[in-house]
Amino acid sequence: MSSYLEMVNGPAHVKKLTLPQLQELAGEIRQELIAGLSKAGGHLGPNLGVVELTIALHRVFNTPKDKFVWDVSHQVYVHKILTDRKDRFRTIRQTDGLNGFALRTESPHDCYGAGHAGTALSAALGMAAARDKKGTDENVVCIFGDAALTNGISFEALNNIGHTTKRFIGILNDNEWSIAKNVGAISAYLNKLITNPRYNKIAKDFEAFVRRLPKGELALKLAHKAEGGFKGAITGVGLQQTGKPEDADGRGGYGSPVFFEEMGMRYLGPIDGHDLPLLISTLEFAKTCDQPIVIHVLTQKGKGFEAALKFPEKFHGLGPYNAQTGETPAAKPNAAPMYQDVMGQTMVRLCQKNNTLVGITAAMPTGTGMKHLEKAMPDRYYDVGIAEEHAVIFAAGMATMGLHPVVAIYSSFLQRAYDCIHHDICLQDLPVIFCMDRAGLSANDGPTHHGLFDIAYLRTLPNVTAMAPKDEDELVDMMFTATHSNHPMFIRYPRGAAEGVPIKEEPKLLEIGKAEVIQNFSSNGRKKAALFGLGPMCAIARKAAEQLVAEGFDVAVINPRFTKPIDAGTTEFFGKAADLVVTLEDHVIMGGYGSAVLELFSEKNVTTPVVRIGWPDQFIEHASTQDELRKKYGLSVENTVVKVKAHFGEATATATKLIEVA
Ligand SMILES: Cc1ncc(C[n+]2csc(CCOP(=O)(O)OP(=O)(O)O)c2C)c(N)n1
Repeated sequence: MSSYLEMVNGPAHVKKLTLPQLQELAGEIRQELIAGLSKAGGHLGPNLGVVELTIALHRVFNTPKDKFVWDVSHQVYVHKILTDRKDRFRTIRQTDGLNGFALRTESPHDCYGAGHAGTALSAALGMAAARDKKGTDENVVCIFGDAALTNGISFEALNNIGHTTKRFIGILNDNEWSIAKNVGAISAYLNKLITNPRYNKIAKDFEAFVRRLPKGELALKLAHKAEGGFKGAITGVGLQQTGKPEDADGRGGYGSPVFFEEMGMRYLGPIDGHDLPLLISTLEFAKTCDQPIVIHVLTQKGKGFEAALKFPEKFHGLGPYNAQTGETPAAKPNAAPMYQDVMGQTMVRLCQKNNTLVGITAAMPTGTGMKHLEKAMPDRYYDVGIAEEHAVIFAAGMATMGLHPVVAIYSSFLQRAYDCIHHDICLQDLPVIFCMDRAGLSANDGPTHHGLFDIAYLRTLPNVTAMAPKDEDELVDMMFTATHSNHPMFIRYPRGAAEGVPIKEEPKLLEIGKAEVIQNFSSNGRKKAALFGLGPMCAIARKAAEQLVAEGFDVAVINPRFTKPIDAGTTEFFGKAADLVVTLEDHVIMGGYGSAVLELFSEKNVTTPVVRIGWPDQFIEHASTQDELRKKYGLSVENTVVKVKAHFGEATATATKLIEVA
């Protein structure tokens, strides 16, 4: 770390530096981001884009009294560095380190936590309304991206701002990128705003005007007066013909800020988001506005790092990289494929044989693997933007017309579409297939991204078939099987590398609701434990079984495959045959697969004790690796063995501790 960054320990120090010093500080922060994230990775690109903006915010406002609400909040690294967390910055997203998102429990400067997109405008408006009600004078500043703006909740908030408060500062951080390139009409609209030459002239005039301002109240009053004049000019811009009928929306023409104005917000911009003096003056001005204002700030994702500028999608969020070149470690030869790629490649295979299949992603083409379909069969691929509710209902509409949509959404992001799953998909019993990626932990992202609740939230809904493959070959079988169903089908699978098993040439049709018995009892007169290992926990059950057999137990291993309907016959059979049943799931224990087994046993009067291994009833923190957290919370071979032995009165010294947690 070099000089100014060393000096700055909190927002008060940002206020002490001169403009040239702040500019140097920006450069040093960029270097710290690039070097500091290179070992463990993180959201490099978005943070490189908001260095000047964050410095300007802390220069003008006073957190924690003033409130900064960041959408998604993956771009808060600079804010963390400037708010007393500089020394721990290099621990970010690692075990016991800083969280990668804003977190209320981490700092008073993080007034609102997030991780999912589209929440910031609503939350900030709630704060502004509370402030108005209490009669206090905090500034509330909401920083939201151009892709977050495409989200439905953002629009619900915009609809509400003008008649709720007079003091609200929105900063639209427009870098033209979501994780992938931003899509849709809003993105096209913002692009038209940026490229309208008349509007740019107005923005430039404003820029020149603000730059000339002396400090002080008089100047601010002047600014208000002048801004009123600009507003008149701005609203007069309207849609002018560009003479280019090839425009994305087919209408031609430039954009005007009338959209924001009609929402009751003053629109200012677009301004250069890397021009520190301009940002500071504009924010000073915004602070005095007596009407909600949105400042349209243009930033470059990855600014200051060539590789990140060249590959904005890759550098949105990534693992370790070379801090000089940006190169990332090559995949190990013979490494198991990622589940997301198996999903995407299977989509291509299935679509080639079935004309009714289409793929839908909500702004996650790479993360879900749907990019494989985009590349191979673009006419069968839909990216609807960060709009999970819309994605689900859009699929419902397609299904009513005879198509068979496959919606790939992370388990945790699908939560917000629960009503759509209930009301649109299940109630109408529509054949939509859900591929739920990141079902289980997303270790370094933490609690906002862990997908630990889907079995519970789907089990209660009629018409649902829900499954979890034990490996990538079974994922393909499950996707294939789902395409043969006329009902809602859900498949959950974890983040990251699959098991590394070969994938069959031709997928197999699975019997709905039928479990797979991997290892039966040997009926050798020893104590019997039946291990039901769901999805990735099947591998853990197998390894635990090996150890237990070696230690003199008779162990059966069952791959349940289905969490709804569960295989009543097989489960009851093993329940009655065993002295102990153990269920293992990468999901919260409460309401999950083990609970389904207990419900069945209660109905069938099976009295065999059941030990449920899964995540406890609490939000699980972030950590460097999934294995660390699994071990800590007892989702491990070791703890399974310990629990079985403890049940049969063979508890070891370590048993007591582990048994408490899971
Ligand atoms: C509900 C939800 N869906 C998807 C995501 C995954 N996601 C994280 S950041 C991001 C893109 C955000 O783009 P933008 O708001 O423009 O911010 P930028 O990264 O460009 O600064 C997406 C899709 C998410 N966090 N939440």
